[in-house]
Amino acid sequence: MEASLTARDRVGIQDFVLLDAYTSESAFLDNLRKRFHENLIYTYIGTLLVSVNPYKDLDIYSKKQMDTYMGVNFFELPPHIYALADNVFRTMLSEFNNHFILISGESGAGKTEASKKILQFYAVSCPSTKLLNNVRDRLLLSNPVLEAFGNAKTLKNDNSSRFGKYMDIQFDHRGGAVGGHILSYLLEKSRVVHQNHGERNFHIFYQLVEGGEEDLLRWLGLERNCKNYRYLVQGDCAKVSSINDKSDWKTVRKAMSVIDFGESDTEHLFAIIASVLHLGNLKFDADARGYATIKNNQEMHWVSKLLGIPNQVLQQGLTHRKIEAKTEEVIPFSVEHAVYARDALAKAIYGRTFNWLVNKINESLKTVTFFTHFTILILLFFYERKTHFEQFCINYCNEKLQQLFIQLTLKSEQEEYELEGIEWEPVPFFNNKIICDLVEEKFRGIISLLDEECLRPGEATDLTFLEKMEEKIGGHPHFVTHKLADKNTRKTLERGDFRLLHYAGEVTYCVVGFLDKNNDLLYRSGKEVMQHSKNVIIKHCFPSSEPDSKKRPETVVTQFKNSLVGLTEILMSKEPWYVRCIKPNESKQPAKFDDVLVRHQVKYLGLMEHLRVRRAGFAYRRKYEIFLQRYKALCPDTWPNWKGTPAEGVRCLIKHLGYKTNEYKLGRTKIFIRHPRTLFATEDAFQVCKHQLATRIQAKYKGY
Ligand code: AD9
Ligand code: MG
Repeated sequence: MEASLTARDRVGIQDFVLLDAYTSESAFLDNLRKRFHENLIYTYIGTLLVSVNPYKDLDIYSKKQMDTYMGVNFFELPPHIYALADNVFRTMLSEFNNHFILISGESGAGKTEASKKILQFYAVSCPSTKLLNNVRDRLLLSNPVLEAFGNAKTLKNDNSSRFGKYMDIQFDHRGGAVGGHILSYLLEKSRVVHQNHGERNFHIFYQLVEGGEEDLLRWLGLERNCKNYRYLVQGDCAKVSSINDKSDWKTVRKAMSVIDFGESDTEHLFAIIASVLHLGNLKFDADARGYATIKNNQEMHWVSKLLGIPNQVLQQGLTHRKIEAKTEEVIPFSVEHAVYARDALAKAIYGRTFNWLVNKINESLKTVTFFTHFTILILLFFYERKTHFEQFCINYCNEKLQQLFIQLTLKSEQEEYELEGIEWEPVPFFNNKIICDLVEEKFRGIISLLDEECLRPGEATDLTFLEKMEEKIGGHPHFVTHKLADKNTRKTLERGDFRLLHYAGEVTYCVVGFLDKNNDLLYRSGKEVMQHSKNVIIKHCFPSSEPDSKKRPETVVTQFKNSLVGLTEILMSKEPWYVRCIKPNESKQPAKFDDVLVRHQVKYLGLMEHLRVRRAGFAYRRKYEIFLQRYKALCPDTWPNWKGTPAEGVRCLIKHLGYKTNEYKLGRTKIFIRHPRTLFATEDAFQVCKHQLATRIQAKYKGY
């Protein structure tokens, strides 16, 4: 504990709930800043953990630190991600229920690192047997593999996760890790074919080219020079000082062997990665009629060899398109179309292979026991302020998670006080349901309107989608476009933009590409070509039983919406824990705290609202029966059996313990305790009492 007042002045307070002065946003920022400059990157709001990225290695993640935090009450030690991990774990084991930890923040705020720390903590703290260690190693090693294929260098983060992820860790009743499951969503496939300046493609491509063994590269037809591959150089930064592709390659290869990737799997996998690089180098010429023909046959040869598809079939698929009319027709592509089809194919191949990879990892993480198990779900969630289709999906997901957060904490907390008849001043909070409805309402929500436009190929364009939104939801207070805006706002909007007032702030979306990306079209002939493949992974990813393109596949946003519904249901059944990650500056520097940037994050992470509820509320609550059962030994009147009602028993018990009236409230069915320290004192007394009792029993039966 930070004991002396002077030390406290210097390092700030470790829980925003505990000090009276900390109710304003500025005071909140002061405290975060103070602690950040003292390398105290963690601060609590009750049981929520706020983490500020230090951008330097701190000596706080050693085995010794892990041991220190194991089995210790939340508020007895300085805040730490290990304390949170430990508490979730112990609550799970004592209450036999399931939990989720939602880690959120913007790109580069430290979410992935936080999730790794939690996983490492469990790897060390869980009971260990040979079988369990095997599961533990696989859980840990799935990370570098997933990161190689799903992470990339961006302007904001040299190791940015370009997919959403949730990971279930399954435990047996003793707390042994017995399995896991990973779900990924919305991989940023467009990165395979295009990267902005200063950004890279997914790490694995560079790792393979830089680190791949000579034999392997020869077999894949690759040269050891990233500059030779069009898909690797658009951001003009194939080499990054903080990344060592060569040694990362070794790590990934080793990890793959532990998580059951056989020889054949890896061969096929790297053949696919290489085929994407060759595909990217394919060029097209226009023939006399203006139709596309393939210019560089050498590259074509490699794609064909690596994917195990006859050259002729592949050529036809890349330069022609089948359409359904009365009879089947084949239409040759223009060069522009062929380029589009090539890129669409590269994205589809990579995207589906990534899904295959996740499934493969999941097979190796399958639970090893039939006994009842409990789960801790770690959910990484990122906030984006950029303005394209993918960010629209991500920000929509943010709104849904905020809804969940409101339901699980703010609203349910207040409802519980009302239900229990506890005196309580309602805390005002913004309910973002209105924005969720704007996006997802049937028939007139943005998703419906977008899907409707996607049903009119040839007629609808991004602009007709915009016009449709203007017509149907033009009057909505959270929606605005250039046409609808007042004079001042109009200046900040282009004709092709629409702006949503999210709960976290305004985001302007450029409508260009919405239809295309939502349809995620892969021409039917492209799919059919892939079905000729002899590569087992590709065969698996493009099954011939796939519903053909005559039937309309679900659009991207609808698939995403449905997966969110599933996720929300899962989360509603678990107990929530939150880690909110904050990025202190945009330049990835240590010891630099940008007030404006942090203030913005404090706002849209909803921290002040959370603090207000927490401060007004009670840290701990338990049903009278449970509370009495656990602590009845501390009072001679309630021990060993209380004859009256549980509520009366608790009243008697806390009177005996000397609880002060401002420390607790008694509801209809539960006792509410304001500060955790009150409960900790009781818990400590209980532990002593238990120990004494055990010693007495031992002494009594010693002679037997
Ligand atoms: V993104 O949405 O995937 O782009 P994250 O995941 O939020 O983002 P990440 O965890 O990758 O960010 O952190 C970015 C970088 O910050 C890391 O590569 C580290 O260099 C640095 N970082 C983050 N957390 C810590 C930490 N606890 N200690 C030291 C850290 N460095
Ligand atoms: Mg990340």
